[in-house]
Amino acid sequence: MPAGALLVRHGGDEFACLLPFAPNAPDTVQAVADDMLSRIGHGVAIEGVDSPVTVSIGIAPSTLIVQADPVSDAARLLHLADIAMYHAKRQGRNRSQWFEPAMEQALTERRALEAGIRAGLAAGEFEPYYEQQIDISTGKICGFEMLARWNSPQGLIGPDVFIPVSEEIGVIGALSEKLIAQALRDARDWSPELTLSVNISPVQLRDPWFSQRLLRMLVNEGFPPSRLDIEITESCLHDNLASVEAQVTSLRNQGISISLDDFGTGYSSLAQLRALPFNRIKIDRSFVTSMHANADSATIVRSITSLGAGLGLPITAEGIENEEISSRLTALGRFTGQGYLYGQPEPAHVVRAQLAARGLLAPGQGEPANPTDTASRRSA
Ligand code: G
Ligand code: G
Ligand code: MN
Repeated sequence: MPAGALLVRHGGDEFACLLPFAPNAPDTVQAVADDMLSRIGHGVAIEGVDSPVTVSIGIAPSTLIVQADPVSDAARLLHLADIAMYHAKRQGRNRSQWFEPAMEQALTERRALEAGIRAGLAAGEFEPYYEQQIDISTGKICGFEMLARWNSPQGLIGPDVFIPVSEEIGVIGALSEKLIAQALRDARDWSPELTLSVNISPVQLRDPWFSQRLLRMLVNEGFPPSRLDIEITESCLHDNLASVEAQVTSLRNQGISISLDDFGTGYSSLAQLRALPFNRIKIDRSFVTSMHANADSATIVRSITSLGAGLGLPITAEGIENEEISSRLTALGRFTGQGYLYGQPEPAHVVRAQLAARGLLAPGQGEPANPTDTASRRSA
């Protein structure tokens, strides 16, 4: 550290530096940070084993705070530096980041979102919606994919917002299992040949008891494993192939089927496709929605189709938005399809009414559907 600086261990693996600098010469501070990054980044050798070590640095200039008294000023500066450090970590670690006021706003919003998710989970604000899966050669419904929705006090919120945050704050398992239990109860009223697909986060597959708990849920809800399909994304395969393999095998042994979701967007090698006993590939919707307009997308869809045919894996095409796409797919082969052409994701009572109209409810479930009716029958 330069002369006049203070370096302290702040706790755990955190250190704080207090460093005087001329407000018109922030480069001197940046130079210290860069020096730290490069020297610490060399790693250390412990008993002959090289251990990589990196540091993430947050920098807060005292010019940004309204000065009051030394104790609260120090606490405020540390708080701002901490916010900047988390940005440095999120940007990929091993770097420095100066505090900017917008970061504090983003942090406040993020805290509110986290608190909202926790409260919403306790209050039962998360609800399964269902998207139809169609055999596009016959037009018949073969099942539904459950898609999580959040009836938050601010309105309906999609999974792209709350799933990543739920993963980071460690509530994804509880959230997902609550939704799955509800979905099993909803789907029990559907015709027995209709399947239920649920998305599972890579974070859930890291829990070695996940498959056991899922099987217990099936028993508790009286739902046949053969009607359940688990969708996992390619990113699962990189995280922890061995653990995923064990869980997937155990689920398969119980009769649950496994689909590889969003195929084509990740970077699975074709060998990895063979490493796990998948039952199905789902082509990512980005290729399907553009296949009538973009030659590269059409080529990718065609290649995945022949890959599936060669490996004996049936294929679901997501994102079928119009007749032109569905007829192009029909020309390529046999597909299960999902997309706006067939319908938007709907809540359980709407699905139930649609199925009732088509005579696709389970035997004994044929009465006219409405939500209060369903609720009173369950509690009876
Ligand atoms: O919470 P955080 O991700 O910053 O912690 C980094 C890791 O370093 C954690 O695994 C934590 O347990 C570990 N760690 C932090 N401080 C100490 C310490 O003083 N001693 C030891 N042994 N481990 C620490
Ligand atoms: O419904 P929508 O298309 O906005 O969903 C966006 C993505 O969120 C989907 O690709 C789906 O994989 C994911 N998703 C929806 N519901 C769940 C869920 O319950 N758990 C997990 N892990 N992902 C979900
Ligand atoms: Mn999916």
